[in-house]
Amino acid sequence: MDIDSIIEEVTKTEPKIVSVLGAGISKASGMPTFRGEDGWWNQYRAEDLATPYAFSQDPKLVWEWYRARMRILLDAKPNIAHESLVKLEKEGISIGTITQNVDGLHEIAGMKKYVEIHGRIRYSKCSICNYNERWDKEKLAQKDSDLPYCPNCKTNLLRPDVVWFGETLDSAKWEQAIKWTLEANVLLVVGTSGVVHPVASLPYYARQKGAVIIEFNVEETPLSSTCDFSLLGPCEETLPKFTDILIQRLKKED
Ligand code: BJW
Repeated sequence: MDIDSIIEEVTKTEPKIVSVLGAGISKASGMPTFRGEDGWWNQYRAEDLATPYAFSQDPKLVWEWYRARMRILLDAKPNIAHESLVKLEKEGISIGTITQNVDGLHEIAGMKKYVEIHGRIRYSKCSICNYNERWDKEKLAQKDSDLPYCPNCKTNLLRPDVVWFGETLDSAKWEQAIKWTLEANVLLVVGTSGVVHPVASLPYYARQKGAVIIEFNVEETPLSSTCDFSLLGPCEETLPKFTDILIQRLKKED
């Protein structure tokens, strides 16, 4: 279906949009995805890098990978897809964004109402005490062979402030994600493979409430059959087109 017909559907009532984001939205900013052709999981096994067990077995390897990703991030900038969601927020059409991305590019783009459900790669936390700190260029300049220890308790290792497989999500963030999803009458599912739970279950919650669900992805995903519409193509093209037409249409109606 073409974008105009989707907009027709979305504007039948006043749209209250919630977006669920995955790695695909940051691809145009130079950030590799996890499961795509150039994805991290083609080079490494997730179990070797993104689990508490992996960290306990080989913290150097895990830190090496996170430092490499942080270094890529230092040069990355938000792209037009992030910016289009910020526009929706400024127009009061977006009620919230649930991002699985740890890159913080949505924040740099100016987004205000979001939850980073899988954490933040720019921050490190103590594996045991409550210490948490932002990582800057200086910290990143440390040699990969140097393991960072907590400056507070001084005995335990710092680890990236992200959610690994087998770890529970922050309950306040998850509750916010569910609240927004149940309030939405339009859910945008952008650049996610839709295989990682519990985030992959959010479209089902939205479906139960009768929301219109629109997927933006370069390919079909396991979520496609739950979505009302799939806009196939790079989201840095389809999403700004969608949001611009939507904003124009709503302004005309005012
Ligand atoms: C484009 C594009 C362009 C490209 N434009 N599109 C229920 C059922 C089955 C399993 C479970 C379940 N509940 C829990 C689990 C276990 C597990 C899980 O989901 N496993 C499945 C994979 C099998 N989940 C968990 O362990 C979660 N914890 C949890 O549920 O706690 C409770 C619990 C604990 C224990 C037992 C039971 C319950 C935690 C999940 C944490 C995920 N962590 C990671 C790493 C974060 C830190 C880091 O970044 O290093 O999060 S894994 C990785 O996957 C990362 C991502 O946020 C996440 C999702 O990936 P995403 O964003 O979808 O990326 P890709 O690469 O997969 O997809 C990119 C997409 O973009 C593709 O579709 C492309 O086509 C598309 N694309 N270019 C548009 N230009």
